[in-house]
Amino acid sequence: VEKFPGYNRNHRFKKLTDDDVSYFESIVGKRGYICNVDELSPYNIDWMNKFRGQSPLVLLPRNTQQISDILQYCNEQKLAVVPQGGNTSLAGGSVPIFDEIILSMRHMNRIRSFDNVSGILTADAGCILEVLDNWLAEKGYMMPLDLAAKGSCQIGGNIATNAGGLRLLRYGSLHGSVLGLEVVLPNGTVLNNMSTLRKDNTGFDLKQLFIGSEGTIGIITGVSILTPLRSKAVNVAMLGLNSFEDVQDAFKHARLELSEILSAFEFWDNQSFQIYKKHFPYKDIMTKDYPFYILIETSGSNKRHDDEKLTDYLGQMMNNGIAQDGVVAQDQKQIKDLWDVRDGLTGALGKEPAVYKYDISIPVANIWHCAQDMRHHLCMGGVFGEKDSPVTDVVAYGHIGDGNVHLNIVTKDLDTRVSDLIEPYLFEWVAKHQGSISAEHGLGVAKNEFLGYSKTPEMIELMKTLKNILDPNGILNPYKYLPQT
Ligand code: FAD
Ligand code: 2HG
Ligand code: ZN
Repeated sequence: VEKFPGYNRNHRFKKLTDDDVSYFESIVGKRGYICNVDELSPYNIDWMNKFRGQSPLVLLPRNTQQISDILQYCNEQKLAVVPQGGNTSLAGGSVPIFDEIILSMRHMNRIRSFDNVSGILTADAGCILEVLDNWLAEKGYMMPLDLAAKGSCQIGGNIATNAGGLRLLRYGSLHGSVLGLEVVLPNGTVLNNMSTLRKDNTGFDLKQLFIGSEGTIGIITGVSILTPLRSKAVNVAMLGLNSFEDVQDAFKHARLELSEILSAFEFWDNQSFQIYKKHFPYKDIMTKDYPFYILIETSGSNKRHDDEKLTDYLGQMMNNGIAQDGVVAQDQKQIKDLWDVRDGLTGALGKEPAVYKYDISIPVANIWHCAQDMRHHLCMGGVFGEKDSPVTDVVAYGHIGDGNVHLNIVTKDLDTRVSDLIEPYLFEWVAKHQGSISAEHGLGVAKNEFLGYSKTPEMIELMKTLKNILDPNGILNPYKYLPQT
């Protein structure tokens, strides 16, 4: 478990007392909180097993009023609080650093309403993404976002992180599909902006401030979101390619040839694939290994039309020598098998001894340079001898269509020699190429100190001002998001 970056507990925050616990019990009831050390543990440690806090209390409110009462009390008493959804953050945002109270949203899981004509869904923020997606499937709709953590992450956590995922290419970001939010501010005020309108130009669009705010200025309790119709025809193909230039060519052609039916374009390198195969049972999809793989999904309304388009596209890819090999899923089971490879990369890497994760946006053409440069810098640059290097792999995969690469650096152990070599080197590289140091996973406690590589001093100052206005006592998710030093 990694040490937090040298922060000290802020002494302005009160330490929890028995009286506080009794007060909370009066709000959430006897079954609405956890303070038993063994049961606290999964709430205190993050998905990567990298960040661990020591919260003595998890609160499990069941409705917005309870959350409002809790925050009003915490604000008066100066008790620090960490909002927690499914705890799948990859930036250490969802666990406490010291003894902050964890406010878990897991019992806030009611679907509120659904409009079968417009596809607008309203729900509690603690609903699990996959549960919502399955519920919508029965009505012919789907969630506009999808990610491998869907079985655990919550829609409120997705919105608080502004998660991107596998469908962003087609359905856009949550800044577009979220129509309204209900938010409890740090002083307990309930901000009801549960709009179900697609158009509303009356004043500042306040909900946007909370999308991607990582639980630092309010707790999202309700969500209104536009959901697309589920496509009648879905095809998935996986291709093996020889170079990153070929990956880019395949993408350009996909946009041209598959155009309106293209719904995902993902890539991974052979190094990631080898790690996947090491940890998960895998029946060879292709007979040979290739340096790069892409997964293409099409979603449309007419299977025959889509099949024809995809067949033409794949034919072109093979005839032009852009792709070396390819498979097209023939049924639902094969569609799932192909997606399982892409979805399983994060899980496979999680089984390695230690991983440093970077989630960057850069112009597509630079994605591979970045990975190669990092390999050279860490493994072949002579800093560590080949044999002694603690770095065992540098792998890259991600959302080509969104210019978002996930660079994962695998090491024998968490090793400050490695993190010191990566940071700020990588962030300087990203800033030089007009990129972002966090494309979709957020800042949390993993990237907050490096915000200056992606935002100007004036922007950071304004962010701090907004934080102070909304949370003058700084009780919500302290030590994270904004630079502390
Ligand atoms: P948590 O991890 O619990 O919290 C995330 C942040 O939001 C924290 O700062 C927390 O304090 C805050 N928060 C949570 N709920 C609320 C709320 N109701 N109100 C206010 N603040 C809140 N991310 C992507 O963008 N794209 C991907 O493709 C993707 N794939 C992933 C795959 C795996 C296997 C894993 C483990 C993670 C992945 N992630 C991805 C990262 C992560 O951002 C998402 O899983 C998800 O958005 C987090 O939701 P959560 O409910 O788990 O939130
Ligand atoms: C993905 O796209 C997720 O699979 C996780 O954003 C990325 O494991 C990662 O680094
Ligand atoms: Zn991703």
